[in-house]
Amino acid sequence: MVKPSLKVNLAGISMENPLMNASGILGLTAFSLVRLAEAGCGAVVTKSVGLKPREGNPNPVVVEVAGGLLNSMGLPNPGVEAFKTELKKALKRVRKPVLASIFGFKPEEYGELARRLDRLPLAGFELNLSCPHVEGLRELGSNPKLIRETVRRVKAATSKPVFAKLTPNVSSFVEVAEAAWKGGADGLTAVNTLRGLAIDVEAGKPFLSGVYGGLSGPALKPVALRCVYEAFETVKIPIIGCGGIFSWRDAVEFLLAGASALQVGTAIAYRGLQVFREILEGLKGYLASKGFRSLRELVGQAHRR
Ligand code: RRO
Repeated sequence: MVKPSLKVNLAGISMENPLMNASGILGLTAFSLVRLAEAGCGAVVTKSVGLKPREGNPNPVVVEVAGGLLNSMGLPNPGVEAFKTELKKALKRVRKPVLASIFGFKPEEYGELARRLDRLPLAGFELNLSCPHVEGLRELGSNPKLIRETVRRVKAATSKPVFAKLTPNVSSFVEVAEAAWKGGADGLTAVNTLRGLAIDVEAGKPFLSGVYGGLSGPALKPVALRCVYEAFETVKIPIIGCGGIFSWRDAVEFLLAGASALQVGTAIAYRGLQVFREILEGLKGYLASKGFRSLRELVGQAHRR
């Protein structure tokens, strides 16, 4: 039997397999990016970085809820200049493509960040247009005009592939997907977390210091799958599926819905880094048992009529 290939070409980025970490999980230090690469990721993504340092919200910033986690980290990051030093270290040691996740509060800020990082040997950029609980960013990411303008600004600042990470917290996912595509995005990441709330009944107030948080994990999966499915029918650029991927079965569902690559976040917190090898082994077994020679043959198959 021919061994199936898990290789992916994602908007020109060559990956040995379709898995990445979801931005925000283990991506702030060179050490953690190296560990992700060694754990089997086909590419790695940094935590979102902005122009200025931010401390993020005070504790508590994460709470377990039914079906996953609710977080309100509040974009903690050292700012682009300090982060560059760490990123340079990572880029020397990580033997896989590295994507930098960037965020801003105006389209120009994203353009400026891409300009400042463009000289590094990064594989590409992921634009965080989708944090559900940081004001300013939330408005930008649900406004199709601003999404389009942001992507356009970044494309003018770099020739590297640009992926727009989108929010599910909109009435029409198709509209935001189309806006990113029309702005010139080379791919989409679908999706960031769902805006939610948890109440501490003992204290009688919201559990998280930031009040609202982003829901991730199994409860997010059907929403994320729906967004990938809708985007696949709308845009002609590759989609990175993200939201509640814990097992190879979840991974297959996202591929069938139209994702060409996959990000794993919350599952790392529950299962540890071995989750990447477990998913990859399962994917190989599934492809072989179905007689597929490559992963590509699977992408979007659920749309066959
Ligand atoms: O840092 C965060 O609170 C955070 C971000 Br930037 C994001 O994009 N999504 C999320 O759930 N949390």
